[in-house]
Amino acid sequence: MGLGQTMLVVAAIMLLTRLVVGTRTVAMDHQAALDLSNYRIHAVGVGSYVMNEIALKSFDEKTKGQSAVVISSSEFTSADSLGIETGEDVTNKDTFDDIDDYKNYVGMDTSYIPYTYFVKVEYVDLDTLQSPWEIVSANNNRTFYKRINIDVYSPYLKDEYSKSTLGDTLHFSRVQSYF
Ligand SMILES: [Ca+2]
Repeated sequence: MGLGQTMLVVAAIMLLTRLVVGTRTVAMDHQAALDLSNYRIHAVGVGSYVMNEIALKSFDEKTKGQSAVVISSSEFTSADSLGIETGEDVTNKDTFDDIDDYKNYVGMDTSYIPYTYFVKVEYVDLDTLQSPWEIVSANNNRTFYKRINIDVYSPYLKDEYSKSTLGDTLHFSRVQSYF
């Protein structure tokens, strides 16, 4: 094999190596993107599941098991007292029986990858809305509407090109009406 042929073989090997490495990089990028999609889909599942669980509880401690309809929002728990009542444990949602017991609850879901979720519950007043696009602020007065906010976080919810060490947070919000 002459020097020219040897050089050609070396060049061919180098080119092949570059092609193989390039293909593997693309395949790894593709897998990372697929994994991130799955993590996000499961995060949506976690947020939806917890949201439904909360929404199925009684609207308020005062309406729990009550057959008579509350006609004045002043009968509900005051805004500054939203949260658990005596006998309920802030770390154990199995003890919760109404929506605002979940206020400030922090939960974990490890059925797929580890997710942590944070819950906020507040009164909002939809009766004073000027348009459907208006951003609704928390209300310090009792109303017939409670907004449930859930943030679902995982360190795995991170784009591989992200410079942050933290993952993304998915936010879920729903307003539950008493009626
Ligand atoms: Ca309760």
